Amino acid sequence: MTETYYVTTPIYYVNDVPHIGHSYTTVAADVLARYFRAAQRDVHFLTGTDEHGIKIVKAAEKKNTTPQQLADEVVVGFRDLWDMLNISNDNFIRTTEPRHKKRVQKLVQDLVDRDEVYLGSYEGWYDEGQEEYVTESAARDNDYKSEINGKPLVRYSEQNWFFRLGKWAPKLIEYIEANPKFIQPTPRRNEVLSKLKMSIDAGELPDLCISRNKEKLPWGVEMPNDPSHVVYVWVDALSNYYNALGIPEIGDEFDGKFAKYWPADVHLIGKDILWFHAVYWPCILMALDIPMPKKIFAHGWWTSEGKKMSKSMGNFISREEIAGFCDEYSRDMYRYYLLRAVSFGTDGDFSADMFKQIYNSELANGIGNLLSRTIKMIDKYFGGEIPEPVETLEEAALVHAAAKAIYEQSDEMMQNCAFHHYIDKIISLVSATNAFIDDTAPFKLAKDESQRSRLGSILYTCAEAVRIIMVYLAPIMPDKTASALQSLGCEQTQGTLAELGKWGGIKPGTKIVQTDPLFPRKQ
Ligand code: ME8
Repeated sequence: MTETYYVTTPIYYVNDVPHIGHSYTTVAADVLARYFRAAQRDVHFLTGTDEHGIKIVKAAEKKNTTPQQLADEVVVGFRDLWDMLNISNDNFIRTTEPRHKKRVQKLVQDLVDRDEVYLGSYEGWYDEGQEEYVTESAARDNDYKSEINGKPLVRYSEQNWFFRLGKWAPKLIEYIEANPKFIQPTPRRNEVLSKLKMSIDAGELPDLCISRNKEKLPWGVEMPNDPSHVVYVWVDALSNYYNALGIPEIGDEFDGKFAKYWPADVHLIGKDILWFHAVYWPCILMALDIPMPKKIFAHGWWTSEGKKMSKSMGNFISREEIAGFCDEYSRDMYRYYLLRAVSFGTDGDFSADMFKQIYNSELANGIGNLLSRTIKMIDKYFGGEIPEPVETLEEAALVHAAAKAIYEQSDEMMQNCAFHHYIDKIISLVSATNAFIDDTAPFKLAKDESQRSRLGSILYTCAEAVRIIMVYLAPIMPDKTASALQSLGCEQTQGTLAELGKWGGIKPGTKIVQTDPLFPRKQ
């Protein structure tokens, strides 16, 4: 049976339009999905929108519209952005869809049936931006303001339903300690672990309030056991990862055929929402006896031209600006930049200058130039047919080694979301091949008929290296690599990544096709 691969993005709030931050997580997830499809895994890629809760109500009020209308409008912007960025999700969940609501209620009812939920009363500080109660000491430490958006915390007092988080937290600690790769990157894992331990020691890990009074907040999924409450938006939202696959017992449109994708291979998220994913979600899953996701990976934060992006500063890199970069450079370059400019897991800065610099040095002068040199020489010296590699070339050792390194390590790098290492390996192959051309100087050999078989072997090596570069770059740059493979006469070549990534795939005699430069230099 084919091995499955299930990757998710956060479901994004519809209180605001999409921006670079959202595109980052989604592009990364898309690259994983495309890579593992090429590696012949049975992939499911889920994204969507988070449409309930106080944030959406407030945003709708400001715009003089209803929450549903706001969600219906904003979701179009997300879908358009994903189309523009060539995102290949298999499923898109909106939390206001009946299929989702029904499943949230089932999940919460299961918690009730297992006695994991009880009615209690709560009074405390609430961060309305984060939709989260804040402990007294955390509120005090931050001057009774939101740690995230700096707005004053609000005093809430309610009768509510609580999930027995405290009961599961020690078991979660054991789980995180026994599974070092469960939360990644490691520094984030350590942060979660120490915060968990400290909160328990200080007696400050209260049970999780999972309902909201419907009179105060009607915009949510009704609690299945109590129509006067709605489900806390984070429980509603987190459950999407599991729910979106369908729950056969309550009837679902997939007839249970998507159940095979659970547990998820990776939940990709930003570091801002790690606690919800690394603590609340796993504890809920343990309480329901549902297997844990294999990995939760929290990436870093983008700033824009060195400044924190915020709504108040109005400096979010918007969908329109992203479209501008895509028009000027191509959507593939935008995807490449996001994964190239910073190592996945650390913070990064989006700068137009850096964008151009990476484009010119790695794509125009690096990969693009290598492709066009190779194609031109094959055209000129071998009438456009890829020559036979008759001779073994000592000088090609580093090229072969670089190709072998990607072949052997790509799966692991992708499993670990190490996109920067993956791209490094590709760039090493580009550099090794460019150095090989300089070293062997085929343009000089072309003048000497006695060197013809050596010349043919050199150009075969170049063509094969370029093909392999394109095969591995394809998940990141699907458009550009398709046209490069077409100019190498390889666009029809089918096979698994294990077959396509192996040295020697290009057939001598294949006709190459001259095309426009793949990455024209930018001034
Ligand atoms: O938190 N840099 O939705 P959200 C990098 N609905 N990534 C960023 C970013 C930035 N400056 N800004 C946002 C929510 N992101 C909840 C999630 S999931 C069950 C519910 C990305 O619209 C990053 O992935 O606020 C972050 O986690 C996500 O957008 C938050 O999106």
